[in-house]
Formats: sequence, structure tokens, C-alpha cells
Amino acid sequence: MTRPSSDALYERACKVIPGGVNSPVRAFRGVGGTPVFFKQANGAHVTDVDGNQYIDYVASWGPMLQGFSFQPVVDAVREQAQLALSFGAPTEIEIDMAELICERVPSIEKVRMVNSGTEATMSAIRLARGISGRDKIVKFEGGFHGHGDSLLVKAGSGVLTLGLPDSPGVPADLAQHTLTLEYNNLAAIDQVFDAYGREIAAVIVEPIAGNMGCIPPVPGFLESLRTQTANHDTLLIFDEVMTGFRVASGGAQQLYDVQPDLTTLGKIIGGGLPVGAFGGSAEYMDQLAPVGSIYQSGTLSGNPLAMRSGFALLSSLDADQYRSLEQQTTRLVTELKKVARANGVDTVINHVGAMFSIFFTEQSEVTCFNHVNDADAERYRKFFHGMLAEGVYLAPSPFESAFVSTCHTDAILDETVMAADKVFSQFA
Ligand code: KE4
Repeated sequence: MTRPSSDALYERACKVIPGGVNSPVRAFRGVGGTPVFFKQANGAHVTDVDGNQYIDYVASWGPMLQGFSFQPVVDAVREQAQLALSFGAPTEIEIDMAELICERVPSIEKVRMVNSGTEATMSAIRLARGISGRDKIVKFEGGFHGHGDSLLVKAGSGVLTLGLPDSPGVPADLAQHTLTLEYNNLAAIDQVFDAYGREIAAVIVEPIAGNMGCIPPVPGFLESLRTQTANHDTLLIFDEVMTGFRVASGGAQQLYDVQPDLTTLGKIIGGGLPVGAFGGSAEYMDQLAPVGSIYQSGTLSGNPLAMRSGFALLSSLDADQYRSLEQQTTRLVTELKKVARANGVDTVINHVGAMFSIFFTEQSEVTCFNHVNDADAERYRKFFHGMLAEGVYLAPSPFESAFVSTCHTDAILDETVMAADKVFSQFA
């Protein structure tokens, strides 16, 4: 499979866009080679600028739960575009969207729309700090919450040492307020609250990790976070930008029956257009301007085009579809494990709802960032390019999740497994 047009476009792009991409992960640095440029997509398939078609498992990093070019979304966007793209003034569709989110996610009584997951998490952190009057926050190693300064922070030397900037440009005296724990480590939660308890404004966590590959919470992890935060008047923030409306109608908080104080959302709620959101109790959310004094704003927040797109997607989803997504993903993972084993390739494949990840490792399980780091990233690179050559487009990084849509039929899953069998056979 050759991609001369992609290669030419990449060369042109690099002259005017940093790294030729508008978001780093797209640049293939995680797998080597140069990015594929796409021109159209439909259902579970994407087509690149050279006319090559692939079965897609990136789903634009999550939004395409009903597949690409989902007709109700296309129709809603086309209709709204004829009326107006944005007013910068309130519209009815924003209320419809807010009501739908509050109905689907009971822990959310009020919600504020923004334009990305980063804006959602950044704003939720500010809200938690404003409510609590505290500065410290806790996040988890391998957790990604967008590129807000307080969240681009890595662990200090020890679990209780203050954070260090994880990117140039993040002030050290801001980073020091962020503590980073090991995901799924219950003892670390107790330690950090014993040490800093009532100094902690918020804990922000992906209730199912998706940004170090897919890693479900171990029993008791989310419950321990809920107990410790409640005991110390710390706000618990579930970053459901990826898991929201993907793993269940009510997200991971419904699946694991643990209610956070604040929830951040994105991806699926935009249906492919730029949307983020954060929500929680009316008591908390009414502390935001213009009711309260905690400031947050956005020119295009809640714009009717993106609202119509997200509303069309969300309102198309029902319990049967979530059951089917779970069944299809389980079927795919089961078959992938079989062909990997049959070819003597050691893997751990984690999955929850319609998201999964393949780790090339002899470890029996992958439950934290250290396990991911001990996995064989070179084998992932080989697998990625092998599958690409077979017409299957996976995430161009071993630290991402793969996504199944309602358009991934049995035939498409069988095709995927056959491709994997062929690629694994070349691993020997
Ligand atoms: P955005 O600012 O990219 O819309 O959302 C940031 C974000 C927040 N929280 C979670 C749990 C997320 O997964 C993300 C963004 N996810 C990545 C993929 N792992 C987006 C892809 C990219 O960075 O280009």
C-alpha cells in the first residue's frame, strides 16, 4: 500500500504547521513513519488521500461511536448551517443538550459547555480550587487530561513529593501543587490523604484509564477515591472525556456506580465537532460566573452547530446499542487473543465497553503505567504498521486506546482478526 499523496502533503504541511500536525499524537512519532492524510470516511471505514481504505479503530479519538458520516449528525449539521453557525448568544439547543446530559448522568445537575476536553478539565480544576479555597490537586501517572498547565505535571521523586513540570513553559511553582500517584494503587491514595488531606482541592482521574492504553480500575480503586475525598472535603473529578457515553449511557460512573463531584466530558458529546463540558451539583456549578465569582468563559461555547451535532449523536444512542458495542468489543478481543496465542505472541488485551488496548507483554496483567512501560513498544510499532498494510488503522501510539463503533459488524471484526493473524504470524 503506497501513499505518495500523503507523503507529499506531509512534506508541505511541515513547512507551515509544527510537525505537520495540529496535535502531536497524529505525527506517528509513537510508531515511526509519516502520518496518513485522510479525505473521507463512512461507517467503520476511512479513506486516505491516495484512495486507500482502512477499517478504523481511532474514531477521531472517540467521537465516532455511531461510525463516520452518521446520517442524523450530517443532517443536523447541514440544517443548522443553513440557519446560523453561531450567535454568541443563548439558543434553545444548548438547553436541550444540557437537559440530555443531566438526564443521562445523574451526578450532573448543571453543566457548562466548552470547546475541548482540555477546557473542561482546566475549568473543573479552577472550580474545585475556587470552591475549596485549596491549591493542591492529585492526578495519576499515565492519566491525560489535556494540556492545561496544572495537568502537564509529572511525579516528583517520591509518591508524596510535589509535582514537576512535564513540559517546558509550565511554571515550577504551579506544578508543585500537583501530586501524582500510581493508577490503581490504593495504598498511595491513603498515603497522600494522610499527608495532605485537607490541603487537596481535587482528585482528577480517568475512571477507566484510556491514555496509557485502556486500563480499568481495580476493585476498590474508585470507591477508595470517593471515600477519601468525601472524608476530606476534596472534590472528586471524573475525567470522562473519553469514557463518557462510550462505556455506558451514563459513562464509567454508571458502570462502576461511583458518583464524582464533578465530571468532565468531550469527544462523543460533539459528534465530531469541537465540544467539551463539565458539570456537577447545582450548588457547585452555580459558583461559576455569572452566578458565582469563579470565572470561566468561551466565545464559541455551546455554539448551535456543535450542539446540534452532539445532540443528534447522543440522542441516537440507547441501551441496546451499548449492549451490542460491549458484545462486539468482547468478541473482537477474544478472537485477537486467540490468534495472538496461536502465533505464540504474548499479549494482554484490556477492554471496557467499546474501548480496548493491546499490550505486547509477558506480564499477566497491565494495571498501571509501569506495566505499560514494561510492555514491548517496538512490537506495538510492528503491529501498527503491519495492520496498516493490511488495511486496518489503529492508534499511532502504544499509549492510546482503540475504539469500536456500532458500524463494526461481525464481517468487519472478522476481517480485522484475519489481518491480525497474518501480522502476528510475521512476529516469529
Ligand atoms: P482535548 O483537549 O484533546 O479535546 O481533550 C483532552 C483530553 C482530556 N481528557 C481525556 C481523558 C482525554 O483523553 C483527552 C484527549 N485525548 C487524546 C487522545 N488520547 C486526544 C487526541 C489528541 O491529543 O490529539
